[in-house]
Amino acid sequence: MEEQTPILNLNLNRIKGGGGGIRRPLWVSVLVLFTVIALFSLHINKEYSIFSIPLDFISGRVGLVSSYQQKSCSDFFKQVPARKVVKSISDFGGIGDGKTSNTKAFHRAMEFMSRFTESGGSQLVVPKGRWLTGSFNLTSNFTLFLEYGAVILGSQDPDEWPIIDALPSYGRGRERLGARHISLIHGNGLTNVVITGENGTVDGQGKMWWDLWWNRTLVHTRGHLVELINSQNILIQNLTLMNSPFWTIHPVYCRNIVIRNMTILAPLNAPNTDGIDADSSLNVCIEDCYIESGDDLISVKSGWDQYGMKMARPSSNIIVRRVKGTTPTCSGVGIGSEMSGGVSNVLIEDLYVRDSAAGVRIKTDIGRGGYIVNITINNMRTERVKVPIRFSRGANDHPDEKWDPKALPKVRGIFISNVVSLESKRPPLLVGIEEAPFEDIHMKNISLFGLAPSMKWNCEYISGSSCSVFPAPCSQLLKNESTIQCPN
Ligand SMILES: *[C@@H]1O[C@H](CO)[C@@H](O)[C@H](O)[C@H]1NC(C)=O
Ligand SMILES: *[C@@H]1O[C@H](CO)[C@@H](O)[C@H](O)[C@H]1NC(C)=O
Ligand SMILES: *[C@@H]1O[C@H](CO)[C@@H](O)[C@H](O)[C@H]1NC(C)=O
Ligand SMILES: *[C@@H]1O[C@H](CO)[C@@H](O)[C@H](O)[C@H]1NC(C)=O
Ligand SMILES: *[C@@H]1O[C@H](CO)[C@@H](O)[C@H](O)[C@H]1NC(C)=O
Ligand SMILES: *[C@@H]1O[C@H](CO)[C@@H](O)[C@H](O)[C@H]1NC(C)=O
Ligand SMILES: *[C@@H]1O[C@H](CO)[C@@H](O)[C@H](O)[C@H]1NC(C)=O
Ligand SMILES: *[C@@H]1O[C@H](CO)[C@@H](O)[C@H](O)[C@H]1NC(C)=O
Ligand SMILES: CC(=O)N[C@H]1CO[C@H](CO)[C@@H](O)[C@@H]1O
Repeated sequence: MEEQTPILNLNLNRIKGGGGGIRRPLWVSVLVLFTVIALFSLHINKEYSIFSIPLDFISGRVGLVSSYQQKSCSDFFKQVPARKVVKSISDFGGIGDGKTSNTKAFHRAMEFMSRFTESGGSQLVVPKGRWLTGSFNLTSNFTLFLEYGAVILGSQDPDEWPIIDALPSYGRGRERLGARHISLIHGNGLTNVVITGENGTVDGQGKMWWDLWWNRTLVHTRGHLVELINSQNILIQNLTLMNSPFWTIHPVYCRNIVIRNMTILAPLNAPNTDGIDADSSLNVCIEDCYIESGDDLISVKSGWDQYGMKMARPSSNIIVRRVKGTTPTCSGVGIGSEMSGGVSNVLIEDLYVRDSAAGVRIKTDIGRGGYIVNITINNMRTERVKVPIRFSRGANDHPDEKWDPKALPKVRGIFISNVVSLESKRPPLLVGIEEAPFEDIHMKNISLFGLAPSMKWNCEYISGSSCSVFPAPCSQLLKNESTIQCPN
């Protein structure tokens, strides 16, 4: 199977020090070398591979750097030159009174703007006002700029969110069979796009769609607020997005996406209003965002069962940094449950989650296939979160009857460090799959407060190690305690 390659590469590259873009000071390297030699001299059991633990994790560097050096994901986005043509939506007959439909104005504007993709690029400015519109498509070498007080409002007419093909990695609409509604702001096959402004707002007015979902009269899968398909070098920054009908920002089959300094809001009971879903995409960096919604703040996905496996487009090199928020029934960061194209190299740092069901959650099941490997979670703080760390099987939803019960997901190489959880209600729940146990799970410096002494970690079909974890972890994580260095 093709998806084995990244798993096998994992350990080797770590030793070579491959991939880490950040230069470590000499003394760290010396310390690391020393640690490795010290570990070798312990003659640890051959079966347990210390190579699978990142050196950064052992040395404690992961925790140190972020506390005195503000990291940024600028590398993921190549700066674009100033746009040659700048126009306002008013120039195309737009009226920002909150009532008049501006669908035609946006279509006229985008038709005009697209003439400059190869000759200097263009910027469409949305001034202060309330601009009601149906779906419109962006173009390449383009900036959408929402001035202070500008609000783009999603049309309340479902026909203004036309039907487009289902994504091949899902084989159908996520919620309903067949095709699905397009997103309000849409892009397909684009490069060099910026969506920004002075905290302008895109309000999807999703209530109509949530009602259709609740009262079971939804015909096609709901649209996203912003969806980019097969696009690259995209920056989304300095805006507020609210009341999306469905997942709010959905980059799929994309690369080099930066989403930064965004506020994403939806009522806490609005169904499936995920904040950001990085889906079958490479080099996605999400930082400095505040998100509150009715579903996962951030989700990392890569397609659904046999369709995702066939397409085999992984999500890899995903950074989630300095994200805060709340979602009462879901997670701060969820990986899966659709992960059939594979998920690897995810770094989650400085995550703050309050009043939620889970801090980080890994979700998968039989039938998914694919893999989840090399996931690092460092510096997480949770307050009043039911289960701060949760791995689970039992997604138990499949696109159709043709899913393969022999398609087992591989979950391997999960590194969780420097976690403080206040007023947690339940201890970690780490439940793997009997036929495909989750392996190489490592926890370090984790303090979970507020749990009754009678509450024990709940682990099944997982293995790994732990160090400086309170309260004591399950036996599956205790086995090799002595093989990991615990600084201090
Ligand atoms: C975008 O503009 C750059 C120059 O800045 C140009 O090289 C590129 O071809 C343009 N992209 C498209 C899709 O026209
Ligand atoms: C937007 O692009 C989609 C394809 O991605 C297409 O189906 C739709 O007709 C386009 N909409 C407009 C208004 O051009
Ligand atoms: C974040 O965006 C707001 C507007 O939404 C802006 O005022 C602020 O300066 C931005 N902060 C950074 C660090 O870019
Ligand atoms: C942007 O607007 C949102 C919604 O009005 C608000 O919650 C947020 O604090 C604002 N952000 C900044 C940086 O002003
Ligand atoms: C379902 O919700 C939609 C949108 O609010 C509404 O138009 C429709 O009448 C509702 N249908 C039922 C059966 O309640
Ligand atoms: C976001 O806001 C900050 C602070 O005002 C500004 O420096 C930055 O250029 C803005 N980003 C974009 C893409 O406009
Ligand atoms: C594991 O993921 C981290 C980012 O989280 C990356 O820096 C590192 O290179 C990855 N390791 C391998 C072996 O790909
Ligand atoms: C343990 O984690 C907490 C929370 O991130 C951090 O403040 C503390 O410095 C860490 N301790 C060590 C020894 O790394
Ligand atoms: C040194 C040590 O305790 N090694 C143990 C690590 O865990 C494996 C099982 O996962 C044991 O077989 C080793 O004995």
